[in-house]
Amino acid sequence: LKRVADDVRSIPEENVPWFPRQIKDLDRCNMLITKFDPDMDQDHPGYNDSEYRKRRAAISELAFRYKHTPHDPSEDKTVCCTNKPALFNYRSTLNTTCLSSVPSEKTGFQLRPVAGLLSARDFLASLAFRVFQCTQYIRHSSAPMHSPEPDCCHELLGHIPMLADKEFAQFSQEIGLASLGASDEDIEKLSTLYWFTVEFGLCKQNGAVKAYGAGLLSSYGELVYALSNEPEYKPFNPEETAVQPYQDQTYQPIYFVSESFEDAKIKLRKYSANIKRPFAVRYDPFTCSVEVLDQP
Ligand code: HBI
Ligand code: FE
Repeated sequence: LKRVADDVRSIPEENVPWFPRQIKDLDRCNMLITKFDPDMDQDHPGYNDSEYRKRRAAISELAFRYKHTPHDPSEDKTVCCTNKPALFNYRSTLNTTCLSSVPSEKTGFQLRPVAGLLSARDFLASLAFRVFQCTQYIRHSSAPMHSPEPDCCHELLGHIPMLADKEFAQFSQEIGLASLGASDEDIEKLSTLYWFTVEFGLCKQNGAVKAYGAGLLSSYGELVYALSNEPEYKPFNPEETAVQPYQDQTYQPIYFVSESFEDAKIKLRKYSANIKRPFAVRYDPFTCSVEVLDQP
């Protein structure tokens, strides 16, 4: 069920990587990264726990089978009923629970189940459609304070509340739109921007520096550290932030501080306008699709 590298060229002459045009095309944005996978990574806290791995496989299966528009309702029912142990079930799950309705009622952001860590390209592309790829599994009980991969504690405490904020939702969607059809090098830079904002961003509010990044909101240890004056702080500036090296093994040695989401959004917009693409994109919220326009 895992998708192999896609070589469909949507804009032939220019060698533009394939990208989703409609929200249902996100069914094809499912390329997982095997880093931190409990079956592949011997350092994963659940690697030696076969029960945990079995549960994870069942939850993954549900995410893989998920379709934006289900074809055969009877199949959904079978999937749902045969997988009772999953914390959230297919279809009954995020789309219809109170969890998803919080961001969706405030900003239109939808949650979509995902089996694990996605490629940066596929993950960012979904944000263009105001879709957040949301893991459904929980970290292993032997390491409750830390998870090497995103899990539902991180999504619930970190991402979901933030996606209910209007400015923040807009900021997230704009990173997504900038990523569509971008070069590998630009995807890398946008991932880094995502890392230092959506995951580990700090922001001023009434003169005080506050944390808004999901990686901080879901980690009490790093949250206290990030606001302790011990690490280095720099003003958020997309050109500089996009090339700042980072690691995902321990606390960040450096954080970027925005004046406000509004300010971050304006700066990101300026940065995105300078990304070289042979076309421009515009999101149409009525059809949940991306219009591709020739650059003047
Ligand atoms: N995949 N499921 C999932 N969740 C993330 O937060 C995530 C991802 N893939 C890539 C990624 N984050 C970041 O490394 C950024 O590159 C986008
Ligand atoms: Fe995250």
